[in-house]
Amino acid sequence: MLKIYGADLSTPANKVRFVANALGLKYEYIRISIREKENQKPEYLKIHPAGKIPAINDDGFILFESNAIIRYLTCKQKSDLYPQDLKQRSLIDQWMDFASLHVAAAMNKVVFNRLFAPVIGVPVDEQSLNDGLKFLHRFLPVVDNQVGKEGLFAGKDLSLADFSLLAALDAADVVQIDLAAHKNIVKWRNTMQQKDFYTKCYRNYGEVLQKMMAAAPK
Ligand SMILES: N[C@@H](CCC(=O)N[C@@H](CS)C(=O)NCC(=O)O)C(=O)O
Repeated sequence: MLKIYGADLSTPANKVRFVANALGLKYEYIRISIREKENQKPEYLKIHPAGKIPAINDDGFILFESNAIIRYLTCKQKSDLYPQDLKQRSLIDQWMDFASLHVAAAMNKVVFNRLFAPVIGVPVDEQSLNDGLKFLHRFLPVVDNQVGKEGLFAGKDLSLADFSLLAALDAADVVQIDLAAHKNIVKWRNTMQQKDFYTKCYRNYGEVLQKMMAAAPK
């Protein structure tokens, strides 16, 4: 059976679970604790040589990088989430890359500094935090405009681009990124978060964060 190696607070790993759920795949979800350094154990380094999450093992075929994984799973199922048509596919790739390389990259700076740095006891990097906020200020209006055109991120049909954006913005509320000014994003995100592929994982990222905090050793 397909194995997905992830962690509940890892947005790229959750993206893989959302897509696997949307495709109706059966899989075993294997939690790798970064806090416990399980990602640096020799067994896991055989799966991902840099000890990153997520990765999959599909009957012996090992793959990492969330976007490569979701493309693989979707192509294997011949799903319309990533259609065959070259131009449609390229537009989906364009917005997937935009979500990952710009939106998620900016979010990661904010998430690290506002959420994880205090937990792991490292100083907040104000420069990095401000860069993240500045880039979000620049990119979110672009995303809002794009989502407003036809209701979804890469047009009128649900695609892998929506999953990439959903994961990129998943932690927005817990790091006080107020999306209210971006009405199209808010509407799109509310719809996405009510879909079965999402609710099979959790109600929202804040819920899983609270559970993890409650369970963490004091
Ligand atoms: N570009 C990668 C990002 C993977 C990544 O940075 N994962 C984080 C968790 S969200 C991780 O493994 N961190 C542990 C580490 O860097 O040692 C993807 O989309 O799969």
